[in-house]
Amino acid sequence: MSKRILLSGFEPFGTFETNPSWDALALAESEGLLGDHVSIVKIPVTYTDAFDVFAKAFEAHQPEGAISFGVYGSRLDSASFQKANDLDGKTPASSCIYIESVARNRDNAGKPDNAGVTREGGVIVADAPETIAASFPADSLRHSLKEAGYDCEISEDAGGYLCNHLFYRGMHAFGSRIPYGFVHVPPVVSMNGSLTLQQLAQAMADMANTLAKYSGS
Ligand code: PCA
Repeated sequence: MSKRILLSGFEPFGTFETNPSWDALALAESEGLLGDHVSIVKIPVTYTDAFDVFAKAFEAHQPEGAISFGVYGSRLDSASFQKANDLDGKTPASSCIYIESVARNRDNAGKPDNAGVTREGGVIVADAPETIAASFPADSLRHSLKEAGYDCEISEDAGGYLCNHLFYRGMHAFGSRIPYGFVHVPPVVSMNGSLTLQQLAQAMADMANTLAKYSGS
């Protein structure tokens, strides 16, 4: 019996009309790439509801491993992302999948969420650690994706918007119970990226597989 796995993706936000973090999950499921042990859930891009929707799905499916996905866009040229990833002004390849290894207890984004709320500072969970390390096997996920031919790196900065917000709250609530973490996926071909939705769907299925086989704590 394979382990129960929960995968989440986000709805569209800002100038994006679609969000490949959800579209690729839906495609993977409809094509039967995921298997019955894998459940998927779509997350709203709002500070008030994102975690609640994830937590409800968590309680409903009782996963033994979980990954949340989001798309990256404008964060590529942010100073903190450049610094954390040692990019030194270079633009990372738009096909790169980033395995996020550190969740930060801070909302800090200039752009509003889908309810019009902007949070440019402030802790996410009071009296909780400043950072929490992802509990999923980041190195194994990266290794497996590389073997399959994907461009993939470990990142230490998930930004200050909804992705980091969900990542931190998910880690805080569930990260010590099950292997959990966040993965930032690139924009796809229809958004001027270089991966197709199909390739991304396959990469997500690969990650679910790696996580289902993981026997660490
Ligand atoms: N990406 C955003 C939030 C939702 C998504 O898909 C982020 O990087 O924070």
